[in-house]
Amino acid sequence: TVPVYGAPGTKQERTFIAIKPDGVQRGLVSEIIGRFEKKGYKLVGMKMINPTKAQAEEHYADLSSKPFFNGLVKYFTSGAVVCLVFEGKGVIKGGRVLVGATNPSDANPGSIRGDFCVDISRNLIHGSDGPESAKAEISMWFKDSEITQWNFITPVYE
Ligand code: IDP
Ligand code: MG
Repeated sequence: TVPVYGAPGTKQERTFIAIKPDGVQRGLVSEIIGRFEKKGYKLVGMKMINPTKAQAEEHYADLSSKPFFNGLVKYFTSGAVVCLVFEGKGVIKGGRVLVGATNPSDANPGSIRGDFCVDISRNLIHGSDGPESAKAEISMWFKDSEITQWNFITPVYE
């Protein structure tokens, strides 16, 4: 049978991660990708883009009524963003743990936001917050053909 790639609760669960412009500008791309790789998540999609205003507004549509929305769209479109898809058991929730709390002041040391930033409006990274947003965000930022297929020769987990 054909595996259902991306399905929550399977080892093919997928999440969308974006390194925001401040992460790129501060030279944290390899640090951030490395943390996901070393945790054991499988990198299946990766590209660098300059998001358009329309893309940023769609990505953050659920926050459109917030007072910080225009600033958020400006921030997200202010430079290059690295778009990533990671796959693995529990990756949606586990990815959020690696990312850390939205406000870096609340983010635990050891998390990306806890270790590398101080300002909620420059918090380095985006991670999908649940199965529905993961599915919607992966299909918004990636074509099916941009998601790669590869296998671990020695599986890191069953
Ligand atoms: P998340 O990125 O941890 O999922 P969300 O609540 O979905 O947090 O907010 C999306 C992004 O909007 C945050 O990562 C941050 O960049 C920005 N943001 C959230 N709350 C504030 C705020 O109070 N002031 C400024 N920016 C904010
Ligand atoms: Mg969010």
